[in-house]
Amino acid sequence: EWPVGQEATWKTALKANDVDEDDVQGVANTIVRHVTTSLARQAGNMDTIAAYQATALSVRDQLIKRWNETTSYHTARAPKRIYYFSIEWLIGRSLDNAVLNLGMKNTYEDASRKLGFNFEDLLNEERDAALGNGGLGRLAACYIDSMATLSLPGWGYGLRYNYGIFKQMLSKTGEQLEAPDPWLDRENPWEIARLDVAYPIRFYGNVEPVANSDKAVWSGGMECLAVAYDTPIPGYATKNCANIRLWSAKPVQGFDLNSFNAGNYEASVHASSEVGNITQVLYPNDNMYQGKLLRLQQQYLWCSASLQDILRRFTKLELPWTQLPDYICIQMNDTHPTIVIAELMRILIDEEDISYDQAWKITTKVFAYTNHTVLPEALEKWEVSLFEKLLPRHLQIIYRINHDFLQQVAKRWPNDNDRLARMSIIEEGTPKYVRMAYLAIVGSFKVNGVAELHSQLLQATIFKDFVEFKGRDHFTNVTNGITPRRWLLQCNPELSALITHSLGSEAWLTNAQLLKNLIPMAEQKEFRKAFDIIKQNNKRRLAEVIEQELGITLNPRSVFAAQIKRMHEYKRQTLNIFAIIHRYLEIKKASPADRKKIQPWTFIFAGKAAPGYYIAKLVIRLIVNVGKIVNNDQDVGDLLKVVFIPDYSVSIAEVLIPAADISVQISTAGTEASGTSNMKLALNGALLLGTVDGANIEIAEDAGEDQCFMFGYLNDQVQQVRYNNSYNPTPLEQRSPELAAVFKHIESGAFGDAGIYDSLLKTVYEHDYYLVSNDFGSYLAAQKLVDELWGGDPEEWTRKAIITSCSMGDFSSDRSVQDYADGIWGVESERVPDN
Ligand code: 8GP
Repeated sequence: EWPVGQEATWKTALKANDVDEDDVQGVANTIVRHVTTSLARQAGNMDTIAAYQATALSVRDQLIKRWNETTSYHTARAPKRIYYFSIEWLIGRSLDNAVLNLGMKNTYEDASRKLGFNFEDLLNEERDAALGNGGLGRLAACYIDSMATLSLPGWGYGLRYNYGIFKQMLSKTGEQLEAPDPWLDRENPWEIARLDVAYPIRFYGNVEPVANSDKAVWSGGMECLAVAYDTPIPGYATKNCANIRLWSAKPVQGFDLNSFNAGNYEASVHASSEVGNITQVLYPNDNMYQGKLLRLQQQYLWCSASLQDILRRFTKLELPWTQLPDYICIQMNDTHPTIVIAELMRILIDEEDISYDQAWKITTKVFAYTNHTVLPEALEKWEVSLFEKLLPRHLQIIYRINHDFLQQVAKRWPNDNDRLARMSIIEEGTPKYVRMAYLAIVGSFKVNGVAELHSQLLQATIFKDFVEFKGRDHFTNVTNGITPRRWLLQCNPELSALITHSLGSEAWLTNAQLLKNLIPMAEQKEFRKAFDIIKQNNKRRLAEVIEQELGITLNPRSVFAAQIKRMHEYKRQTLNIFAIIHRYLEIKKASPADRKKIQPWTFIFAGKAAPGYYIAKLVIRLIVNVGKIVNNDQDVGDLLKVVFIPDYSVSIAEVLIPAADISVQISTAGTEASGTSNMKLALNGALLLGTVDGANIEIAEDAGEDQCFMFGYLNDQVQQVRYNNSYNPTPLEQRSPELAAVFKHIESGAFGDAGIYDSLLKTVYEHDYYLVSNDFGSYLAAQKLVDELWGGDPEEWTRKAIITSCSMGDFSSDRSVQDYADGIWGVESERVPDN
């Protein structure tokens, strides 16, 4: 179909713009064309930033071509589609990942060399797209990579924040300082502005019922626009390209003409600045809920725009609304998008003239909900009054949903008022709240947790009543996964090359189960040696970065133990730093002769604390200050180093993870839903030093317990111990004399003025809700086993590392996404034909 002009001319023109995957000169041509046209520079006038930008634009051309092909193919085929709604997308950099997935890395390396640039240098010019806090946001990024790679017809939807997660800096005294992350200041070559794709969004206003119907008219209030920006996501070894569509809030009109004409310039732009605020900044909380109006505005703008976009696509098919669930599935990444359930009801009832009951039947077949935490402080509940003000019509709909739902509960369990109060979507009290997780369960056809233990806990604890009501089948587990493209191929090229060479093919990159064929290689000395050299190289690469950036000299022969994740009490960076202080005191006590027998360790921390999380920030301060003392103590020398790497990011993770020997995963049992850095570290050959929690359990099962150092109280015991700690507390001295000694040392002012850490220590002295004192002894014992293996049998260490790495096939996000596709979404691969 050639709508205008001559077909032959079109075809020749399209062909002229094609570049073959291995056409170095062709790729160089496109780069230079972008230098002179897109960047408007003289060909000779280029710095590395410009070279990066032109290269990225050249890669983007390739992506757009595939994006277009995928879109037309899927439009023609009209398959069922999956839409992944995530308020966070923690993508990191895109250039390296894109050329790898396109199979064009060599071509781009050669082309940039011929143009006088080193490709590695170009990669380092890119800023991270950091539109996420941690695990939940990075999970979404891994899943979209897998959706593209599996050729699934799927898109992601999110928000285009002008500012991503804050930049973390450290003060001289070790305190976290926060600065904004203006990641869009330089143009973002990975996005395509779709200024023509924009939807109206309403806030506040009034609702008028329509007589003799379920309908209402919602009008007035504030209107704005959500404008689309697309980020194409290439699959690996497929032409398919997925898309993340992010929304930016814009005023309906640039400014109010009346005010402007009346000479009131300030008022004329006021409305536009209020609207612009909505997508200004990512909320910097992880596993912690904060009930701010602006956040609810973000959630609604995102959900309403995405849903309007999806329904517009569906209505083009000219099918009855009852078939909507056959064509779309929406996966809610946590409860942040739960308002979309009420929004679909509103559109169907108020705009499409469908009865309430019919609308509910349709709606409840469209959504599925993933829960990411059992921590009570992370569960979203919105104050009814705030909700009513911002989204009055949605609150009415939620009341109706709740009313019908509670009637059914009452029918099943007559006279059980406690149960009704427990299960109500509206939490009664002053103030009243909307419990978003309950709305998500009631409005979805499937609910899942993110690791076996987590899914069991959901069903046994916070959602128990709902399991009784909805039945077991309403709930399931999908264990998280990570993309082996970024987390092995890209971040650890040497190990990837060894694997490809040993397996004789690259098939493991799309079938990670093939890795287990390498397990027997762990018995071969030559292979162990090759594996070990790669680990050493990666450790040296990290040590160089740390030397350069922080001026700390590391011993690459020491155990590199990495605890890299958000700072949170439940993740227990405390347990780790207290054990480090214990180790330090032991070294100090030891005679010079005994010191020779001590194994050298380097403890590496990285992670941000939510700006308002006082205790988490105090832990950072302690880590940094312990580092300052320990790293400069002559008695200690190479035996112990403590490094806090500031401003943790996806890019930093890519350097850190391949260099780790030990993966520190020590959350209190029952608190970490899954964890994903545990998977990345294991895949790169770090041995697991961990508690029996989250996906650690499945990792240890697959790698074999022999390969891991597991310790600590089990989930079943935690409640009892917690009870004892708070109602029957024994003095710390009795719970753990070693920890008491550590605390004494901290209190003596060894790491800064006495008293600074009191409020942190108090959390352990008193309730010790996270069982730091209870697990301290067994953590030390587990470290001792690490010492013995490291010092006693390095060959055996490498053997375990190989077995661990090669047993991680189950933790590919391809497996997770395929599980979702088969078990929940009901979508199938729609692969764009090769030609
Ligand atoms: C995180 C979990 O803490 C982590 O265990 C898991 O691996 C990750 O999600 C991906 O599933 N949870 C969150 O980041 C989270 O709950 N964030 C905010 C919504 C509270």
